[in-house]
Amino acid sequence: MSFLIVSPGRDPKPWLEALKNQHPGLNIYVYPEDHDKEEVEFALAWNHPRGLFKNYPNLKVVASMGAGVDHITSDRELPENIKITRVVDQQLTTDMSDFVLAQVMDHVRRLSYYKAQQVEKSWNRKPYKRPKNTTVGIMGIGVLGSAVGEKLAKNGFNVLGWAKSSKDKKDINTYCGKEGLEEFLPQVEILVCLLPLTSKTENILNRDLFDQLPEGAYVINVARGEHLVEQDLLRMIGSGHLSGAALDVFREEPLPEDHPFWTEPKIHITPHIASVTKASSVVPQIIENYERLQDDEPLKNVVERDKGY
Ligand code: OXD
Repeated sequence: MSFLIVSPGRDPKPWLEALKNQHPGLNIYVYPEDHDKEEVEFALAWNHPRGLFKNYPNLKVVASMGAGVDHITSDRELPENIKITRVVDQQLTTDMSDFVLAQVMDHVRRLSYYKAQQVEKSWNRKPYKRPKNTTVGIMGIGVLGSAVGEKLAKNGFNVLGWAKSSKDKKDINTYCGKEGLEEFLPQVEILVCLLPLTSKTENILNRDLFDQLPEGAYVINVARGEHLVEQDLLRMIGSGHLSGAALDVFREEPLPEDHPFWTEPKIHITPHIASVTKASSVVPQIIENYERLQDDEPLKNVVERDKGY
């Protein structure tokens, strides 16, 4: 049985090295090098060419290189029998919660505002809100959303959560479903999107949702660019209903040079850097699943294909 790495746009070298260190006997191909498709039973992927995997008659598993799996689930030609796994990694989770905490603190203490003011040599003090008086709402209370919520709560913020189905979390008061969303949104001063990208969550950050947030709310998107209706965000910032946004993910990455987000001073752009998978940290769980497959044991972190996460 052979192992295939398919990651156009992502350097496969650290993955290849880590896989070889962890499992020296493994027969690994890196797409598109020449290889026998019939031999491949396990693939590690990031943004594979659509339709590629239908040509591998013995492929059993496609493992995502990251926490998100939308780049795999969105391939309509992926055969039904192939299992998809995602990464669940403590370092990735910590990085995400650190990043969101930093963005939230930047917003409440207006650090980016003062940075911009420095360019103008302008001395202008603004009032600020303390964590205990600030409510952050997290959409998506999975592994990452829960960790982000706990970190914010530990730092004194009031934390609310929203998910498709009900969740019981110690530090996060959670809401679920359509009615829950109507209760959740009007309380949220800083909205953090950490939802998985599925056909149900695509375009969820739209005008209708923003309208339900209180005046002056701030939006942080660290999930996927496709969650956001870009023109709606620009309009709501332009009208003053939203005070701004911190965006780490975009429909097109890198963000094209002529994109209007670059020139909107109330939008803070980071280049999809909130939490980056480290191959050496993640490869042990990939190898564990590879061995489980060989031993006919249930795999870990399997995605429910009908749900998309
Ligand atoms: C991921 C990502 O899903 O990097 O891990 O976005």
